[in-house]
Amino acid sequence: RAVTARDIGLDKLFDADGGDEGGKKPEVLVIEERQSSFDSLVRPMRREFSVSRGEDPQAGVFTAVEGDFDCIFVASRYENFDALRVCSQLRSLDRTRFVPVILVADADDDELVGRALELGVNDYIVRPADPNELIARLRTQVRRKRYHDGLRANIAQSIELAVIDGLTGLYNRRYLETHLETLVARARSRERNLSLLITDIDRFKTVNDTYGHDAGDDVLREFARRLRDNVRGMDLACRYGGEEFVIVMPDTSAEVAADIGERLREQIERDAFLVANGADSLPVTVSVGVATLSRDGDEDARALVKRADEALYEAKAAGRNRVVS
Ligand code: GH3
Ligand code: MG
Ligand code: MG
Ligand code: MG
Repeated sequence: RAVTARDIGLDKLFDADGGDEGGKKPEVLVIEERQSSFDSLVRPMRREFSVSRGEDPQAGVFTAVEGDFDCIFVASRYENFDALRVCSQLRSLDRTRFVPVILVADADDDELVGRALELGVNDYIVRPADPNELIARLRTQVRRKRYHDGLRANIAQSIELAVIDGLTGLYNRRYLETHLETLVARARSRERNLSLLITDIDRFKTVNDTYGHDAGDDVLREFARRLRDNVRGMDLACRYGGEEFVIVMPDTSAEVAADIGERLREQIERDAFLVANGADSLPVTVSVGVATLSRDGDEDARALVKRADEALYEAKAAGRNRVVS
């Protein structure tokens, strides 16, 4: 069955509601040097928003980066600093890039307003600001910001659901298949090694039958943890199927790959697995098939996996708990 958008949470993607974050007052930062201007601007906000002040542009940007604001007001004039620079800093810093900015302009600031909007400022108000208009514009920006925050979180979660195996936290087969072709092409064009291990836990069905499915899940999680411990950052470890895992190792020769497989096999056999249901520790062994991309010929990702799978089959046929390359 094909994977649908619903399976990976994509159908919820646009349900972000820009909600009220548990009734917490939205956080507003006002970067304004002049105390009286600050006071009159924020007076109408106080009831509905939690207001902080940046007493000068540099302190204001610093506070913006440190904090978690829902909207930032930038005054159009500072003693020794360009308001447009404040705006462009807020737009370019990672921590504030997605926080709405409202410019607080004076009546004759038309040109400045135009340039600020071009820099990505979201809105502006002109002093003296009508309180109702000010609050309406602020609410709009906060709502929009929270909606987009929710959207970004949903997208990140959907991507994670699409490529990460929920039980073990390793990449899933879909991710492997998407990337293996690229890794193979890269290894080939750079004339580098690429090795692949397929591991399959021996008689895993017996683990389930003897200790229960939950204990089986514990073994899979622990097995995945040990796999992760045995690979480098550049290696790709994934859950290929039920109790089958694949490790792709760039820049790794056949000899080194076989050594890594053997080291893993020994460690799995040596250290019994603890399971949560108190069935104390149970012995686990694993069979491993190794294949290394041939330097000549035009073997593709699928063929490489097939060779590793055939090696694994040989390991099983030869009695299990062994590495075949
Ligand atoms: P062999 O040595 O030939 O690999 O024997 P085996 O029993 O490991 O092989 P088989 O492929 O017949 O059984 C794999 C078992 O893995 C069957 C299935 O119930 C179990 N399994 C697959 N996915 C999961 C899972 O997510 N959790 C648990 N607990 N068991 C799983
Ligand atoms: Mg299997
Ligand atoms: Mg099997
Ligand atoms: Mg098995």
